[in-house]
Amino acid sequence: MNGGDAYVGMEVQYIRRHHKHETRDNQCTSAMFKHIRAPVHLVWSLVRSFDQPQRYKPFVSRCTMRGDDLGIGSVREVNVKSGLPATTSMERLELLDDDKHILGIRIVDGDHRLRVRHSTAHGPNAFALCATYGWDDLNNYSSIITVHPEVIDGRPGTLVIESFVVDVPDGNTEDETCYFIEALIRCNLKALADVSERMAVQDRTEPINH
Ligand code: A8S
Repeated sequence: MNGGDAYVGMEVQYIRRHHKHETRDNQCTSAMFKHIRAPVHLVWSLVRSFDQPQRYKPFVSRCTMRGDDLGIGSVREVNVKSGLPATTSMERLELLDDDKHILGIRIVDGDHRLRVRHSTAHGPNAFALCATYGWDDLNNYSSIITVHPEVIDGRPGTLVIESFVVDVPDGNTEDETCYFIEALIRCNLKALADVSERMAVQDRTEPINH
């Protein structure tokens, strides 16, 4: 078994262990992963900050917590940047495990009119999907994100896995739905990698003066 296969083996094991979603009829589910060249504590510090998704999520402009404390059941109101077929999203913290590094959220409300227009300027991405969605909301969206230590080129690295389950809206196919969500998650994971890797480089180059 070569290195590549070994990685795939770990991903499958982690997905089996932590990313089991119960799906009903007319729901779709999928899992995506990303290898990040930054240690797990840095990546987890970003992922776990339920009250500050804008630290890495490129589509979030603002986040306000409903209530003071941060724990299971906390709700955040996320404002989405203009240009997307949504303005706000209310999201509930379902799972936060600092030992196992698991975060689970569920979308409970919001205004996401997912009308994505055709754009010829770029390849397929969240802004330029060649489909028109008529979703009223993503109320049945929930996701799990886990982070796992690994070694990348002899340095501490992190494997991040994000999975989701969502209702397929009337008038859309399962493929369209998955494709849209996957595009958003791909952007989030890429941004998570960029921010974490920048933090890791800073950590390595800053003199230790404490
Ligand atoms: C996340 C994942 C997703 C976020 C989606 C899928 C969303 O915040 C964006 C656009 C939408 O149309 C729906 O973990 C919604 O951020 C970026 C507002 C929910």
